[in-house]
Amino acid sequence: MENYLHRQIHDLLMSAKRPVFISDERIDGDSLGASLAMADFMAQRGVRVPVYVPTDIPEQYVGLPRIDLCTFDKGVFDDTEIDVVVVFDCSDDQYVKSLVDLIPGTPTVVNIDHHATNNRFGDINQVIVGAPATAYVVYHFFETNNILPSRDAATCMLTGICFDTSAFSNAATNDSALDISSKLVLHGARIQDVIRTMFMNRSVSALRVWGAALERLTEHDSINAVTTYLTRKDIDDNFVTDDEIDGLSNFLNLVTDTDTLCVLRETLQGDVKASMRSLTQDVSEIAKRYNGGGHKRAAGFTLSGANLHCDEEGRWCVLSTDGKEIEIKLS
Ligand SMILES: [Mn+2]
Repeated sequence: MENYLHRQIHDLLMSAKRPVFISDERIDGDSLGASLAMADFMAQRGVRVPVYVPTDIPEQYVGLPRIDLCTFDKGVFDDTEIDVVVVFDCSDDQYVKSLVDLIPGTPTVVNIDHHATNNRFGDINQVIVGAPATAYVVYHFFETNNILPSRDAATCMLTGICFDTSAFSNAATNDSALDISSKLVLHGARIQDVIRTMFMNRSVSALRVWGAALERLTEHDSINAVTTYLTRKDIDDNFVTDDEIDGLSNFLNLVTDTDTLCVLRETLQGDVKASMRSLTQDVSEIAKRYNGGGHKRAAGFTLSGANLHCDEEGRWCVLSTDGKEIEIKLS
């Protein structure tokens, strides 16, 4: 079935009049790497496909090949000719619907993803739960259709796999992640560029904010979990963007020996975002209870209209706008 779908997607793209790609609302190495690898495949055939992203590209990704195809102008959807939409690394059907609804016609929606919480919203769903990254699914698209990826496409796909496996260190890493990555290196993927994109982009002020979060790590022995938090003030006082502090939970997952961790932070929109990682628990189930989603070992959710309250001893709680405490259960 997987191979059949890859061939079907290939035929669809080859006959498409005006395809558009959508990268997940969370801009990261995998959502961008997967969509740009596919955009490179199309560009190699003379078709420039716009890749819609929700906001401006974070600094660390501007060096990715084909990044010039990205646009955050919703105007790209106002085109009666659009007949195919391919969505990458996105499990949020409402987000996709809000964009596809802007298209005057009724395009075929292709859903390429690896999230366990993906509800198969597309007309064609290539959702491989257990794949280490969406970029890995895209690599199979190339392989099944006997397409040789360019160096640029290989670099994009390696970025995706490295990002989602935290450089082959987290629970998403398996033998096939390593196998495909070595093939990508053989196809000319520039590994130094990938490493630079992933690690060498933290500003000193972003690290200071990480430092505040590290200082506040709280152990919850009964459930073998650690939590920490960042308020809007921490982020604003240091003039860092939310993109710059992303990755904190991945870093903590790498260096702590507790089973489960949760990083809470106040967003610009007045919400509290929770990002969870676990070595043994299915945190996507916890995320679902709070209308979030993700993977078994890495998931998150957003509590809208909430803020963080911290007492003198550093204990935190989440309060709704009317001052009521919202209890978060991590087990
Ligand atoms: Mn992913």
